[in-house]
Amino acid sequence: QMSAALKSEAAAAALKEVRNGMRLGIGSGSTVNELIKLLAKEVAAGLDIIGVPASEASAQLCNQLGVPLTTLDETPELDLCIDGADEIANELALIKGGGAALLREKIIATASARMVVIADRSKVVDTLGKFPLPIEVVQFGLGATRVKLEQHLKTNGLSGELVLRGGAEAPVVTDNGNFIIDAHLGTIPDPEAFAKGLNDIPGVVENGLFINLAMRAYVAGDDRVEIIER
Ligand code: DER
Repeated sequence: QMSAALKSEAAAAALKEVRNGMRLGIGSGSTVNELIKLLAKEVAAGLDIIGVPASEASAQLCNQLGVPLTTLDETPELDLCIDGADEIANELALIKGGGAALLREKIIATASARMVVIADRSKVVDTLGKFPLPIEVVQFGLGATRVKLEQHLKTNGLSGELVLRGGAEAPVVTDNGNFIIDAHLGTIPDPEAFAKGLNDIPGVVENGLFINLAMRAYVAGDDRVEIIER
């Protein structure tokens, strides 16, 4: 788990891309929380931006610290999205959704002209999949969706446990009123192939594979922030 200082360094590096008048996508998670704190200081010093937050948690912190917010209804096109990641592989293929915000994160990332990632070195991997892949599913028909997901795994030569996040007794409910199934695949050699068809399963809303979205990652190491370019 990376230190708050490293998270803050990665956030500060990405913040250098923010210009007056920008419409920002503000992701979700503990690294983005450090970004929001730094952004609030810049706003207090006169930076003129507005942001669309990817979770209620991010929105709350923005409101608390005075970062001006808007919605995608008022501001459907954003200039820059800054978000965290659970895993970063080559070509900046990401796994996201550890914080159950992946649906709004992906909507905001795709509404943005540019997406950059802030993280520490522990998130950089050779192959995606050690981190369980979050899949947002509707509550209705969960048993049938599970069967379809098992088939999708098999079709793609993968296997692993499909775990309802929070457990059957107290499942995690996302900001959008859905459940999360975490797929413990171990490795996803071809994320693009695996993603194909996954959202075609009727009960599947979205998945945590972010392919060809991030253009740059700011990765905080012990001595400096490395930039990974796509
Ligand atoms: O849930 C998410 O998608 C978060 O952005 C996650 O990927 C990173 O969270 P962290 O910054 O708290 O590690």
